[in-house]
Order: sequence, then structure tokens, then C-alpha cells
Amino acid sequence: MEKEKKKKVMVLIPTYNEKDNIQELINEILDLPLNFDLSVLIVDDNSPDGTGEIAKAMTERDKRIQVVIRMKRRGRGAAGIDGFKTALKLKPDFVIEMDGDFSHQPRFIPLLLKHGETNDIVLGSRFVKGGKDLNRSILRKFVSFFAINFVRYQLHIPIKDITSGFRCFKRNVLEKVDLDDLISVGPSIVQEILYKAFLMNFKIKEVPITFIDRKKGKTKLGLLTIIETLIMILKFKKIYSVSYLKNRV
Ligand SMILES: Nc1nc2c(ncn2[C@@H]2O[C@H](COP(=O)(O)OP(=O)(O)O)[C@@H](O)[C@H]2O)c(=O)[nH]1
Ligand SMILES: [Mg+2]
Repeated sequence: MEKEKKKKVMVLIPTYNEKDNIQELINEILDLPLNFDLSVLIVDDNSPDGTGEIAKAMTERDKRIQVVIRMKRRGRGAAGIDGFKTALKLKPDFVIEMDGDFSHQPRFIPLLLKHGETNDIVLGSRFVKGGKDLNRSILRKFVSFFAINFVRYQLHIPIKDITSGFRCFKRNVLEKVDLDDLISVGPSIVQEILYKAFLMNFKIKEVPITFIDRKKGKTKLGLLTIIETLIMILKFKKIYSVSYLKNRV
């Protein structure tokens, strides 16, 4: 009997100054007991702390690791788009996107994949039954609450944890959303792809995760970035509501 071919999963991690997390995170992901052909793609924006070099050195020892170092403009959004494009060339069945600071714990990857078979996008969510948001400062929780409700109100999208960047995509979702047509350079990329996929009627499911605060390194999300993100959401809402609603009539 022919040996069953394992499905291919690529885990995409955009990084900027994650030197204290990157090695342990990659190892933890690759050690997961999964019946998939698993690989990790790091998209680093030439981090001054050497994250990219640390990850590159790991590729020598393990062919399941790939690293893209972007030399030009920095940005979580642009890094994500480049990462998706690189991943798509390798025709994975699923692409998982997650942060590089352990807030998104590798132990939830099997759950995302389990629901990935029957859904187009699976989101790791803090706000469905069983989900948790641990250790965050009150200020951070407040900002998060405000941002989530603002975005949900603006986009009318029935997702509880709309800021979650821990998710699993079927390849065809990423092929269909037209990555060249996204306008986000920063973190709003997470909502922009989700919104587009929602307007295109892809099936989205939230599964519970426990989100923990980063233990090492610093957040790159300052007040200015949060404001930029919210403005960007209003911008793409306008663009897509015109183009997609027109197509739907
Ligand atoms: N490549 C790249 N990654 C970024 C950039 N900004 C943030 N990241 C990564 O995106 C993820 C989330 O960023 P983080 O600072 O933890 O944001 P927070 O979780 O909202 O506080 C982490 O893996 C960061 O290293 C960037 O400009 N370029
Ligand atoms: Mg973080």
C-alpha cells in the first residue's frame, strides 16, 4: 500500500527583536507531536538584536526552518504579506500565523489544525468559552477591549477576538484574498485579511486559547501604532465595502 502523504503545515512568525524568544519558540513548535509535515518560516525585519541571524544559524541544523530577512521598510503587515507569499510558493495545505513572543503558545497549534480541516480560517481566541487572557496589565486590557469593540462595531463582523494574530489558514484563502491588494503596512494586516476573507464568505471558526503576556523582550505596539491601526481599519473598510458590496448586488 502506498504510504499516506502527510499534509504540509507552515508556521509563519514575523519577528522584530525577539532574540530571547526565537530559538526556544522554533524548537517548541518543531517538537510538537503532529502527524503533519511541519516547517517554520521566520520573517525578520533585520532586527538590530540579531534575531534574524540566530534563526538563520538554526537553518543549518534543521531543514524545516526557513528565514527571510527583509532589509527595507519595517512593518508587521508587510512582513506578514511577504511571509504568506513565500509560504504559498511551497504549496502548504495550511499556513499558521503566530507571534514570536510566546503570547501564542505552540501547544495550541494541534487544536487549530484539528479545526482547520472543516473551516477556512481558525482563530485562536481569548473570548470564546474556555479561552483566557492572562497576565495583562489593566491598561493593556482596557486598550484591547476598546480596540476590539471599535473594530467589531466598524466592520460588523461576528468574531469575538478580532485582534487575534494566532490563526490557521487553508492555502486557498491566502490565494484568493489577493495579497498584492492589501493596504496595511502595520498590525492592521491581521484584521484586513480577516475582513476580506469574511466578505468573501470563507468559513471562520474561533477556538479557545490561553493568551499569556510576553515574558521576554518588549512589545512594539505603542499608542501611535494603535491609533494608526484604527485609522487603517476605517480606510480599508471604506475600500472593501464599496468594491465587495458592489460585486454582491
Ligand atoms: N517582521 C516584523 N515583525 C514585527 C514587527 N513589529 C512587530 N513584529 C512581530 O509581531 C509580533 C507581535 O508584536 P508585539 O510587539 O508582540 O505586539 P503585541 O503582541 O501587540 O504587543 C511579534 O512576533 C513581533 O516580533 C515588524 O515591524 N516587523
Ligand atoms: Mg506580543
